[in-house]
This record gives sequence, C-alpha cells and structure tokens, in this order.
Amino acid sequence: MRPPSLIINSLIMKKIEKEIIEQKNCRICGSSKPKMFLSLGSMPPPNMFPQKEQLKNESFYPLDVSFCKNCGLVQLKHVVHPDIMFRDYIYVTSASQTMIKHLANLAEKTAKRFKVQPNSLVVDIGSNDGTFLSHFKKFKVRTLGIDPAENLKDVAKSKGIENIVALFSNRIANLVSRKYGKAKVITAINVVAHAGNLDDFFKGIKTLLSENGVFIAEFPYLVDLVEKDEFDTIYHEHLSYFSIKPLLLILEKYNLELFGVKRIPIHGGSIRLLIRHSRNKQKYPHPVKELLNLEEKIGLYNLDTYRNFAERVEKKKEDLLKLLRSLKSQGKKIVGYGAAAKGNILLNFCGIGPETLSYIVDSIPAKQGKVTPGTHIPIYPEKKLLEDMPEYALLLAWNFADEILGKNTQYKKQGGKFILIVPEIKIL
Ligand code: DWN
Repeated sequence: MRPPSLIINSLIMKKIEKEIIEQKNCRICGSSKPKMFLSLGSMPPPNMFPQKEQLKNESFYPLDVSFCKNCGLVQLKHVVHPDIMFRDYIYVTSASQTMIKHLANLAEKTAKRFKVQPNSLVVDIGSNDGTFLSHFKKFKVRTLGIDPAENLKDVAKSKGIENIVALFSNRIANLVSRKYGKAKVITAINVVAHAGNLDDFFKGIKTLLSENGVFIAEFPYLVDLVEKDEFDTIYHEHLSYFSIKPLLLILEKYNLELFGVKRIPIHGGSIRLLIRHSRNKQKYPHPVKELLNLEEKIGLYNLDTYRNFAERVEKKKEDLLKLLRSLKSQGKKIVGYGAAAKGNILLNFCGIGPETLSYIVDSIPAKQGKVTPGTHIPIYPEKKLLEDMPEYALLLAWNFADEILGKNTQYKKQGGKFILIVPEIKIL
C-alpha cells in the first residue's frame, strides 16, 4: 500500500474543476436558502498577493454573507476552491510576537491540564509553519501537523515538525489513526471557520480523537464581530462565522460534547472550545449556557441584527473615506500598516488604492516587494515608516494594535499618527 503521504498528495493534486461554487443550503442544518444580508463586493482572496505577471489577470470572487434563520449560522454564500486559497499560503502564524506568545501559552496550559504523557500523539490541524506544535516538543510528545499549504511543509520541518500536506477530512483522520494511532490532543487554531465540509471535519475529529482525548478549537467569535463591527474579518477563507448555538447542533450530530468554553481577546475577540467524545447527555456547563444567553440577548438568532450590522458597515465605509479624503485634501501623506488579509478586505470593499495610501509597511518578508491583491498598493519593510515619516498610518492589522503601537513610539514621537478603524474610527 502506498504510504499515506503519497495518497494524501494525490487528494490535493486533483484538477480544480470549479473555482467557486454557490453554497445553496445552510452548511450546518442543511435548511435551504440562508438569507443574504451583506455584500462586500467581488475581490481577490485576501491572502493572494499577485506576482507582477499576474497583475492583469487576478481572479475576483464575490464576498456575500448570509444568515440561516433555522440554526443561526452566519456563512458565506460562495465557496472558493480550497486549493486556490491554501495550497500556496503566505500567512504564517509566527508573523507576530502576540500570536507566538498566545500559542506558547496555550501549548503549556494544554499539556499540563490534560496531562499529556511522553509519546502521546498531539495533532494540529492547520499547523501552518509549525509554530504551535514546536511549543509541545519539551513535553516529549509525538506531534503531527496537517496543513494544505505545500510551501509551509519545509518551514515546519525546519522546526522539527512533520506536516502532512492535506486538508483535514475523515479520510485523512482514518489514514493518520492507522499510521500514528489515536490522538490524545487535537487542536485547530483559526481553522474550523475555514472548513469546507463541517460534517466531514467533525466526523474526522470523532475518528481521530482517543477515548479520553480533547479537541481544542479557537476561532473568531460572532459576538465580537457584530458588537465591534469587525466586517473586515469576513473573507473568502472564513466560510462560517460561529456562535455557540449552531455549533452545538453539529457537535451533537457526531456525539461530541462541549465541556469548556472561554472568550479570548486574540484576533479581535475569539472563543476557545474544549470538546470531547460525549460521556453522558449532561446539560451544558455554565459558561456555555452564559454565552447562549448572551447570544440570545444581543439578537444573534435574528436577521434584523445583521441588517443593522450591514447598515453600520456601509456607514463606517463612508466615514473612513470622508476622513481619508479630507486628510488628502490637506496634502497629508497616508500609508497603511500591516498587509493583513483583513486589511485587503477593507481596501477592496472601500476602493482604497495607491491614490490614497502611498504604500503599506509589513513585517513579513514574503509580502515585502509585492502589491496588495485587487488594489495593488506596494508593500515595504516596516523601517520605511521612520525613514519616510508620512503624517498618517492606517492601522490595517488592528488586531495587533498594542504590539504595533508599542514598537512605533519613535514614529509617534516625531509626530506620526495612527488611524484606527476597530471598534470605531479614531486617530491616535
Ligand atoms: O484566519 C486567519 C487569521 C487568524 O489570520 C488567517 N486565515 C489569515 C490571517 O489573517 P491576517 O492576514 O489578517 O493575519 P494577521 O496575522 O492579523 O496579519 C497581520 C499582518 O500585519 C501580517 O501581514 C504581519 C503584519 N504585522 C506587521 O507588519 N508588524 C504584524 C505585526 C504584529 C507587526 O508588528
């Protein structure tokens, strides 16, 4: 029998029949016709920074968001083929000290709380560059990454982490459990929202998770998205925008239970879920009930909430463009800080190009020297900010505001000002 990695790669290498499909039914409850409440327009996937020769033929895909009245799931209306978005992936988990510290802390807490033993198997789905799993090495566990990005396999390997190049699925879960055994810990940090087939994903968790194992998932929380108008976190990679209620439906379907949940500040506000094989039909723990009540209270199961959100998004766009136009009319120079995926959503949705932002500075070498998808704003290393001293820097990577403002005190001392957009537009 061919080793799993060869079979797995053939899964990835199959030809892309259709670049984009319409998600007609709800991806959790299957009820037809989720209601569209916001369109951000058509734009390239926000992590696809074009090479020079691609500038004239970038692919633009619609970014329309719908709400399922039946189960409450907020989801994209269209699904871009995962191979287009993830096979050559420019985002790396190690792009910020904030994220590195966050993951180191999570690894430490997980290893201690769930008493992982030497030789226990820890699997990270969406393992990216291996940053997270590398923090488990000191616990002498066996680690395995699963990630569709071919370009990141060697980066992970340089950290001593083996990545299987594949999208997680029940088939991959079977291959892994046959070759490596069941997992004591499975993690998925900013991954579940990206899963094209949630049934197949959770079937895979059920297959791979050992009897007393734990599945730890983290992803942006819909409460934060709606309460802080974080519309730029809506992008082609994020197919689902979760509240707890619809998630419980799919967990119960696969006899999995949510035994712990916690709100955390990372990425503009996320939740961390502790999931295991159902032990008894126990009712939900108190923190789960608290969040269900909160979701009900702020109207997350009601279409009007999203219609009001959409109105606020349009208003934020108008207000930002008015501010930028006024600064430009005063002859001010404005640049962007952080060529983040969310920043590319904002720029494309607002039609902001090099006529407004002269350039964007970013710490990731792979992004420097490129231009932003769809808007073609040139990207430079961060040091250009102090060299050039533009009057204003639009903070596109607002989720790392503390870290970025902290490292740019000299720019502010010399009179530079940051423009923030989340939770509201303000100049610092
Ligand atoms: O789900 C996802 C979220 C979690 O992260 C991924 N699918 C994609 C990614 O979105 P993103 O591109 O918005 O991620 P970041 O890490 O929020 O982007 C931050 C950008 O800012 C990076 O390009 C790096 C840059 N940066 C910088 O230039 N200087 C970041 C920091 C902290 C800095 O000091």
